[in-house]
Amino acid sequence: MTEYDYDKHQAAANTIRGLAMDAVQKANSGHPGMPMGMADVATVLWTRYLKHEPDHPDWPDRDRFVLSAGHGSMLLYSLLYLSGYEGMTLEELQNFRQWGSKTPGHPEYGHAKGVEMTTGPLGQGISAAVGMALAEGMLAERFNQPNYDIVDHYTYVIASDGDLMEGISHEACSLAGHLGLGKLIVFYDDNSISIDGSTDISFTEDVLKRFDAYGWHTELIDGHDPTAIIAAIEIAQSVSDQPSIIACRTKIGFGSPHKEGTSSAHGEPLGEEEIILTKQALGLPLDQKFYVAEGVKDSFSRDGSQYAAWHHLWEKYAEAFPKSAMAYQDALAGKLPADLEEILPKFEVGKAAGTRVFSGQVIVALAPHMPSLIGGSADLTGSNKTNIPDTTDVQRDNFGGRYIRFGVREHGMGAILNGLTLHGGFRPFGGTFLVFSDYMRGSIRLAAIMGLPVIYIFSHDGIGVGEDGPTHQPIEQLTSLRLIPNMTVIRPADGTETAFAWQAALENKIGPTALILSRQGVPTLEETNNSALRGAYILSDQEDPQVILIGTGTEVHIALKAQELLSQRGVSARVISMPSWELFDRQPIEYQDTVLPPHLPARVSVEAGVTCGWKKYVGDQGVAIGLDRFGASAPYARVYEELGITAEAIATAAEALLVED
Ligand SMILES: Cc1ncc(C[n+]2csc(CCOP(=O)(O)OP(=O)(O)O)c2C)c(N)n1
Repeated sequence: MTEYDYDKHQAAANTIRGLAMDAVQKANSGHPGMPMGMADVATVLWTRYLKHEPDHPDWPDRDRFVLSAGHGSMLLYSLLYLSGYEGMTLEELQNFRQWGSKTPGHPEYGHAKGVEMTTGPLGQGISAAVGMALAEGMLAERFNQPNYDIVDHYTYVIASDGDLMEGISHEACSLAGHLGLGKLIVFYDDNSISIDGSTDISFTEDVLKRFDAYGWHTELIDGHDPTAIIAAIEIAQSVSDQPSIIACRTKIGFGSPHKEGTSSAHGEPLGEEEIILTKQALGLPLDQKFYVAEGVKDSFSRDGSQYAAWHHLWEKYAEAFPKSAMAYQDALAGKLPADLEEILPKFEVGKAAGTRVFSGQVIVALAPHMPSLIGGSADLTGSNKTNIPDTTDVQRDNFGGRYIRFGVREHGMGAILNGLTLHGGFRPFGGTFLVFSDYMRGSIRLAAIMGLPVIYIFSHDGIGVGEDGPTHQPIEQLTSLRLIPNMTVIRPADGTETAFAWQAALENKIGPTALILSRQGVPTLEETNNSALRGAYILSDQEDPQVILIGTGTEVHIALKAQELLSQRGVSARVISMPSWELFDRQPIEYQDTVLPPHLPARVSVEAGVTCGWKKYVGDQGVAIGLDRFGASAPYARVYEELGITAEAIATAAEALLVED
């Protein structure tokens, strides 16, 4: 490697410091301290080691760089600007945090090229990076051939004290250590400062000992010493069977005479006067804002040779291994099997099983046709029915496996699913009980913000859980997942609807899909069909219906029983199966009106969860039958009975509506 030019380094690092100070000051909001503290580490990494190509930001074999401490976004924007990423101009830096800029308060995936993921909620970035590194290892194992390492890159992370305090990072990093993800290299901004002050007040553990215990390679360096940074990176790169964490002792707000090393440098502008003093100390010109020293952009520029070398290798690979090359491209493009509907299993009418069992059979049917489908469960494989047949577990010595044992780490799993998806090449799913979706909500929300098509398999979807009682019976989770923009929640009623729920999930391009599945058995109905893809449809109709009964999931079967009761009492009713609010809401209004005609206001919905939100479908005059209380421990049929989720209750409510008419 070439000699490192320390003068150029200083100019580059101080340019970053100046840009961060000026942008935060101009916006009158933001976080200058962290970019100033980590400028040395970032400069070494981005000028000397990071394999990327601003002209090809989607190059699949680029190194991934995740700024987990997303509040330091000006660091990332400065790096992208100095490296020459298209669209990241000096003007964008001057518009930091302004409407429509490419430089929002926290990095947002999709807003600017080179931003690998949305970060800001601490802990998410480093945890998703575990998924990225895992994806790299799994793709390398599948596609590389001797002398053809078409997949061979690192995942670098800058993480802060806050990132390492958050529980999610403990989960994900524990798994990363277990799996020995050697291509994951984390720079820990060990500055001993968080918002409330010194970390002495709340965070005194020996972080490196903890990571050592996870099985990571650990190093401690002076984060302002380029020589030490270079050495640490090279050692970390050479450790191939352990992830690495490099604790970089830094000073937050480096260079600021009065704010360096204090929490006041963390999240507020330094102030005009202090900026002048800091620029003086750093040797930056005092009369220029957003100053970029001459030659600094050259330090960050790429000559294109790495990309060209990879591309050349790729062309030779495609010639030598055309089938693998095609499969790799299909995987990266997220291509689905062409005959998806044919592949989905057809379930025998009348055969009863939990919808989780039907989902398991869908996975069995899909797996051979969709090699990019991978997944696992947070230690509930048998319950979630997430097993993939004829495959092995992903383990440190087996990245060719397909099934991920996430352990009891729901939140870590959520972030890792995001990372696997962001990296590209896989379509991952992860399973747990619906009630524990709360544990992973932070990651689910980020998947939705980023529009990632992650698939969640949430089984044990209500009081049908029975004996395990209220702690395990989700009541509010279904509704609370529906509240998340970009999220699609699907709760199928039987085998047929479960197959179509999977189809909808796989075809979803908007964001994540939650498949909400039952523990208790229900028969596959004759009437269910591919209209389930439209979110709601007429399952069973009677002549001139007076009332509409709307059910979701297993409660559809109760609605059908209520229809029978009403029929015996001379009332004609229509039963709507409504597996997904979101899919239904995306239908043309004409279709919605054929299912729920405006002239039929007598409507009763039934769902074993909170009733909040159902007014939208039952209207002001309708009734929502549900549970605005927690469940209870008993055999599930008894719980349904005691809590009033019964055909009789539905029929009575429907009759009452007609009397009121
Ligand atoms: C999950 C989450 N909780 C709280 C915050 C608000 N927050 C932003 S930065 C920060 C802590 C700052 O300390 P540190 O992570 O050490 O960053 P530094 O001060 O070194 O920049 C907090 C609590 C957040 N962004 N995410």
